[in-house]
Amino acid sequence: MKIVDAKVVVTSPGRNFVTLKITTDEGLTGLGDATLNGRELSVASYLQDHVIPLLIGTDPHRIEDTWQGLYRGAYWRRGPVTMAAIAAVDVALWDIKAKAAGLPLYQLLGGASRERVGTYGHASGTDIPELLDSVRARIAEGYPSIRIQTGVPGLKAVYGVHSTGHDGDAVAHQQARPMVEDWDTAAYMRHIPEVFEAVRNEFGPELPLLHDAHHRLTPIQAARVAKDLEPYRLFWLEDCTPAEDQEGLRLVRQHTTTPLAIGEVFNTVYDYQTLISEKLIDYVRSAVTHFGGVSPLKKLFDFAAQHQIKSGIHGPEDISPVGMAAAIHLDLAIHNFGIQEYSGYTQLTEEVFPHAYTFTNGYLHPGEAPGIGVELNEDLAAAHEYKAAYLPVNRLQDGTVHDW
Ligand code: CS2
Ligand code: MG
Repeated sequence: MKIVDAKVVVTSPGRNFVTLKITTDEGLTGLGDATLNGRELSVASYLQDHVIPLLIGTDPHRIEDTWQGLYRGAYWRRGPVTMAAIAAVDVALWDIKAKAAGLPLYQLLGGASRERVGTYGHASGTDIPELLDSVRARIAEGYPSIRIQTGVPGLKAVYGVHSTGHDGDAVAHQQARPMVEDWDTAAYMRHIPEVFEAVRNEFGPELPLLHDAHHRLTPIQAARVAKDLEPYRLFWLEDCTPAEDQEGLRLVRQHTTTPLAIGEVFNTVYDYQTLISEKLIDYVRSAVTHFGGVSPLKKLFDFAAQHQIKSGIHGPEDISPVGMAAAIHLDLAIHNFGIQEYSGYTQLTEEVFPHAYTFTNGYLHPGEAPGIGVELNEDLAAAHEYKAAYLPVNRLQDGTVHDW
């Protein structure tokens, strides 16, 4: 079998997505997600200008060799753009291989280790009453676990909170230039224990709760927040501190028993080396789309399993249904599955990317369609062109740029 064609489809059914479609001489096609929120066109160009010419004429079954060739052959390694491009190729080739075998991808990854994939949904509010209503809505939708984000008194906007109670990305994404949000770490640190006190008082001690600090704290501030939240028994505290400083997590870890999740902005195993080998985290957050594909992410989960660390694949609306489907196949197959983030998609996005995976009462299943089980409606995709969009920038009260 040979690759005879490959193309990049950029579409914006409410937000931008980048999809790679590979076609073989036997008529099989494979899809890969290459969406990098705010830098979509960079990945599209990397694929169009530097990857696709190298793929034509190669054997699509040689996934590992192609992956290693794209990773080592570029000379310039790692980084979100490179690894999103490689991820799209990897997933498209796994899609083709599984279709050729007539099997859903999870069967090629060792088969099912569970019957269904547990998720968490997003609850948010500009204030606590609105947040509690949002938690009720997620519970009504069946989510077994819920991420809690709220506004902070005195701040205009906060990550994960939108005026209508949806994820902050929904607003952030539609800005042609980065929105500037304000931040006050001390105000946040004072407020967050009160938020979880209110949620626990309203919903009891059993509901698994997650929280995303979104890279905003120093290690000692992260230690303080994690310690202050211990009475509320979080499922995890995510991105408590910018973790490119992996050693910084040693300080957090020594102060708290709150489970820690990190890694959605990581793109190779080297970003995790200290975090995993020293057991400084409990969940790894990377997504198939940003970590180079199914091949390296499976290896990462196997490394994490040696240290009793579990998966928590990143699954916001800026991972396309193609990347989400690949994640769900991995979620079903690996033994050290933890949880899958799933914030859902607009109806239009669902129509652009018809898929075999199902989301029922808070649980996902990849389905039994051969491959990853996603199609691309190219005519509908073409009707929704790319729109320039950026993630927000955060500034402290004195105007200093801060992590968003
Ligand atoms: C967030 C993401 O879902 C999460 O955990 O950190 O929504 C993140 O803000 C976006 O993926 C950025 O594009
Ligand atoms: Mg996050």
